[in-house]
Amino acid sequence: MPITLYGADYSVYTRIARLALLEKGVPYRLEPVDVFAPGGPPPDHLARQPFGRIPAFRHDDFPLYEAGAIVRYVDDAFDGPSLQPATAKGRARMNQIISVLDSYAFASLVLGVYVERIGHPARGVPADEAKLAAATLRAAQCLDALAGLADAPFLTGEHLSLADLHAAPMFAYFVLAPEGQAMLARHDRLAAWWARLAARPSVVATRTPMERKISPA
Ligand SMILES: N[C@@H](CCC(=O)N[C@@H](CS)C(=O)NCC(=O)O)C(=O)O
Repeated sequence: MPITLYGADYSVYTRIARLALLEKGVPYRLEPVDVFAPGGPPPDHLARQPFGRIPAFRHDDFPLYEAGAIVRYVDDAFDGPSLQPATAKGRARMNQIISVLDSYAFASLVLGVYVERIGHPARGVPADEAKLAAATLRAAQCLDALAGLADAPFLTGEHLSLADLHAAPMFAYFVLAPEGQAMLARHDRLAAWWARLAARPSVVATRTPMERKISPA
């Protein structure tokens, strides 16, 4: 198969790329790479991704890393529904939302609220309540900002875009924590958006091991 995605089924950023491939209808092979393995990322992975992160991607002889670059390439290079708005303003809003997700939401919704409340305790590591409290405040700020930027029914309007696919894996982890559920419930439109996204076949097909464990389909 000409497309290989190197990553893991638990990874937010790998899932972003998988969602774009699935929504475009582009076949790919997922080659497992565990960057959290004891001893760190496998050495051969550093040749694909020098920062030791996932995902990395290859289309024939074209290698790429950074999820944002991968999903834009997938959208531009293959047939299928466009995943980017047609207008300059629409694309600017999409890119703004993605930047908010990368710069502020991933750290607070996922690494803060989810990891402290669910991920660490599942591995026997007690939640760091101070870190959780700080992340909860930051997550609330992120939800306010995203609610202000979000259109409907999808984040950039009538059509699904890369903004939705970037946000979905972060929200999927965030709502596993009771704090995340409660915060999302205070934003009607974002909650309705998440309910729509969570039911999409691409999102269902890429549910993480922790989602399947906590709420088996
Ligand atoms: N900027 C990178 C971020 C990728 C990223 O942070 N991936 C996480 C998994 S979701 C990772 O590899 N973490 C390993 C680590 O932090 O050492 C991208 O867009 O691809």
